[in-house]
Amino acid sequence: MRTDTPQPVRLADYRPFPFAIETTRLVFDLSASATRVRAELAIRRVGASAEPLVLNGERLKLLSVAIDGEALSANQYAVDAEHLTIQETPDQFVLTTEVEIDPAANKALTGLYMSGGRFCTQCEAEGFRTITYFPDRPDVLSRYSVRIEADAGLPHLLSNGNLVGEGPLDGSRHFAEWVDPFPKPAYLFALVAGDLDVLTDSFVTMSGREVALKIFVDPGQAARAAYALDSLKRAMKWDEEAFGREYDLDLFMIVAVRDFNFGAMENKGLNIFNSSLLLADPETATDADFERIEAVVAHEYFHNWTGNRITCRDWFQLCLKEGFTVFRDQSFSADMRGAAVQRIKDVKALRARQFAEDAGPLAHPVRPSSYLKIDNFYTATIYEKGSEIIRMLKTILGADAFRKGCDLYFDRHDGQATTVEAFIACFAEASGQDLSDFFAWYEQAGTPSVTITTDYDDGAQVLTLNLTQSTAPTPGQPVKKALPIPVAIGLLSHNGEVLRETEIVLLDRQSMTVRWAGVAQPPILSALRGFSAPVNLTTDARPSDRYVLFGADPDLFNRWEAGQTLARDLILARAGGTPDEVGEERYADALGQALVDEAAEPAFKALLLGLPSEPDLALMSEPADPLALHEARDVLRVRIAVHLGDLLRRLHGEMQSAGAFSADAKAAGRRALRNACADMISADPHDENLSRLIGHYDASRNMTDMIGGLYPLVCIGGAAREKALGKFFDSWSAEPLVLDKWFAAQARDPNADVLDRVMALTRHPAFEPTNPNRLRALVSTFANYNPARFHDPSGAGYRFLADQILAVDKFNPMTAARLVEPLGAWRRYRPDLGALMRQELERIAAHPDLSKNVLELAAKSLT
Ligand code: B3K
Ligand code: ZN
Repeated sequence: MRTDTPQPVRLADYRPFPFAIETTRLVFDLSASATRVRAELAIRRVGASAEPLVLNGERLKLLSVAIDGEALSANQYAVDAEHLTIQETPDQFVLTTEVEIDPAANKALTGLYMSGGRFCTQCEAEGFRTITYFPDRPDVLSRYSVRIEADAGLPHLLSNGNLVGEGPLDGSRHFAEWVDPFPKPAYLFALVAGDLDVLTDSFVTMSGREVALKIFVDPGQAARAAYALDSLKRAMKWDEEAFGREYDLDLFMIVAVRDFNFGAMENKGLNIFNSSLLLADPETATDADFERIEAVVAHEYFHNWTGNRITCRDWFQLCLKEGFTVFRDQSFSADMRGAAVQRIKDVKALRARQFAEDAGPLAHPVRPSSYLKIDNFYTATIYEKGSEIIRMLKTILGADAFRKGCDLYFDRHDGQATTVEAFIACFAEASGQDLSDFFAWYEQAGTPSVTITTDYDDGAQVLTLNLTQSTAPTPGQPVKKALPIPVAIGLLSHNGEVLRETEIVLLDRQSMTVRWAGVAQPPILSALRGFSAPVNLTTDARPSDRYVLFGADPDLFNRWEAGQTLARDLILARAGGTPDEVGEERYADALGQALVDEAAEPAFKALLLGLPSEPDLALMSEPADPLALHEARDVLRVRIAVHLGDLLRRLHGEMQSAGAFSADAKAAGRRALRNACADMISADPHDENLSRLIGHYDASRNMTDMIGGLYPLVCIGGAAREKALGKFFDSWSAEPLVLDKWFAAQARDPNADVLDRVMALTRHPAFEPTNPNRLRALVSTFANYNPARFHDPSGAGYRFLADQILAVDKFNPMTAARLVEPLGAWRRYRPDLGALMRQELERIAAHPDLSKNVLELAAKSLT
C-alpha cells in the first residue's frame, strides 16, 4: 500500500485565486532531454488579503526565480514536489522563472513529450504544471505570447494564436513567435515542433473574414487528412447556422500525433489529435473511423466557444464544456448522417458505457463534488450523460427557448470561467421557466428507472397512464430525489396505425397519473420515443405489442428498441435455463420482415440486425454469467442465420457496391448492412457460407469491407482465421493504425483459445505498450468487448488485466487507470467470478508506488 493518503479535492473548498496573471510570456529552448522554459508572468494581486503566491509545478528542475528582474535568494521562496511558494510579493510585479524538463523521458504523455521524433503537449487537465510553474487551474485566464527556439531539423514550430515572427538563429537553430490575443487558462496551451506535412485550405466566416486552415501530419500523410479538413469546414458552417457561433482567430490548426492518451484536444487555435481520429482514406480506415473523425473534429472545433471562449471555473464544472460540446457534436452528426440512426448509435454507446458506470462502484454525478485525480473524471457520465441533460433541457423548453438560452449564455459569459449554475440560469431567464428542480440531474448519480402501466376504458375511450420513477442508491447517495423526466409518448393501434402523435409527459414527481380521452380503440404504447431521457423503462407491454412496434412504429428509435427488447428477453430466458424456442422463431420471422421493408434505409436495417451486445446483456442480468449469455446469444444468432439464410445471402449480395468508394452516410449504410449480414452468416458456417465470407474478405477493396470480412472469419476459427489474420498482417504491418485493428480483431475473438493468444500477442514485436492506441487495441478490447473469455472461470483473464495495469502504471498512470473499470464491476457477476475479480483489485490496491490515478479507482471499486 502507499503510505501517504492522498487528499481529495472538494467543490465546497473552491476559492478564487488571489492573483491575476495578466500576461504570460514563455520562451522554450527545445532539446529532447533538456528543454529550458523561461516564464515571465505579469502578476497583480486581486483583493486585499496578504496570501502568499503558490504556483503549481511538478517534475521541474528549477534553475532560477526572480521578481522584477531581481533574483530571489533561497530563503525567499520554497519548493516542494508540487509547488513553488513565495511568501511575500509586491502587489504588482513580474515573476520570472527558468526550469529544465526532459520531454524524451516523458512516457506519461502529459505536459511536453515526444511522439515520433516531434515535440507536442497535452495540458488538460493538469499537464501545464509539468512545463512551468503556474497557477494551473481553469479560472486563471492570461494572455500568452510564446517564443520557440529549436533545431532546424524541426521545421514547424507551432503554438496558439497567430504567428507574428520567425527566422534563423545562430548555428543550425531557428525560432518562431506566437501571440494569442484571447485570454485562456493554462490547460489550453499547446506547442508542437517537428517535421510535418501540411494540408491547407481556408474558410470564410459568416461575417466575411477569411480563416486559414492547416492540418499537420506525418510526412507523406497529407492526403489522409482530407476528410478531416472537409469535416472541419462543415463543422464551422454548421456552428454558424445552428448556434450563431463564428470562429475568432485568423488561423485554425490541427496536428495529428501517434502517441496520445485519448482522442483529441481543443487547445486554442491549435487542436492536437490522436492520429487515429484524424487520418483516413478508404483503404486504411473504416466507415466507423470516418464517422468518428467527423464527430471529433467537430467536437474539438465546437469547444472554441463551449470550453475556450467560455471555460470552467473549476474542474467540477467539467460537464459545462464537455456535456454541452458532446450535445453539439451529436446534433451535428444527426444533421450530417440522419437523426434516427445517429440517435440509436448514441444511445447504444450511452447504455454500454454510462449506464454501466452508473450501475457500479464508480457511479458519480454529472457534476461530482470531490475527486483525487481529475483525470479519472473524463467519464461517460460527464460527457454522455452530460449531453443527455442538455438534450432534455431542449426537449422541455422547446427549440426556440433553448436557442435563446444559448445565445444569452454566449453573450453573458464570453471571456469568463463559469459554473453550471450560471449556465442553467441563462435558460431559466430566457424561457421564464423555473429550472430549480432540473438541477438535480447534475447532482444525483444513478440511472433512474421509470415504470409505465396503462389502463384502457373501452366505454369511455379513456387511456390512463400510471408513471412512476425511482433511482437506486449509489456510493455516497443513499436517498434519491424525484427528477423531472421528459417522457415522449405516442400511441399505435394493434395493426400499427398512428392513434395519437408524440406528446411529452413531464414526470416530475415519484408517481403521477395521466388521462388521455378520445382514444378510440385499445392502444399500443410507444413510450420514451427517441430515448427522450436517460432512464431504464419498464412497461406492461406484452411481446405481441412489441412486435407491432417492431413492425410499424413511426418513431424509428422505438422500432429498433422493440426489436432489441424482444431479442434481449429471449437471450436472457435461454441463459436463465428457460428457452422460448417458439419465441425465437417468431423473432427471426419478424426480423426477416423488417429486413425486406423497402421504406427502411440500409443503415437502419444494419442496426436491426445487431443483437444486444454481451456487455449490455450482462448489465441486465444479475448476477451476470458471461459465458451463459454468450452461448444463449449465439443460439439466437444461429437460429437467425439458419432461418433467414437465403435472405441474408441475398442482401449480402445486393449491398455490394461496384462503383467508386464514397464515404457518405448512404454508401456507408449499404456497407454496414452487408457487413451485418456477413457477421450473422458466420453463425452458420457451412461450406457455402464459408466460401462466401472468404470471397467477401479476399475481394474487399476498402477497410470497412475488409474488417467486415475479417471478423467473421476470426469467429469461425480454424484455418480460415489463421489465413485471414496472416494475410492482414502481411498487407498492413507498416501501417500503425491498421495494425491496431489487427490486434483488436484478435482481442475480440470469441474462440476458447483467445486468452493464450492475447497473452502471446503482448510478446509480439509490434506490441508497444507505451503507445496507448496499441495497448487499448489489445488489452482494453479484450477486457471490455470479449466478456465470455475475459471472465474465464480460472480468473486468468483478470490476472492478465491486473498485470497490464500494474506494468503500464509505472510510466502512464492516466492510461493505466482507464483499464481498471472492467474489474470494478465485480459485484454484478456470478459470486465465484466476482471473488476472483475482487482479488485482483486487492492485489492492485496493495501494490507499493501505485499512482493516485489507479489508486483512486481501485479503492473506490473495492469499497
Ligand atoms: N478536453 C479533452 C479531454 C482532455 C482529457 C484530459 N484527461 C478532449 C475533449 O473532450 O474534447
Ligand atoms: Zn470535449
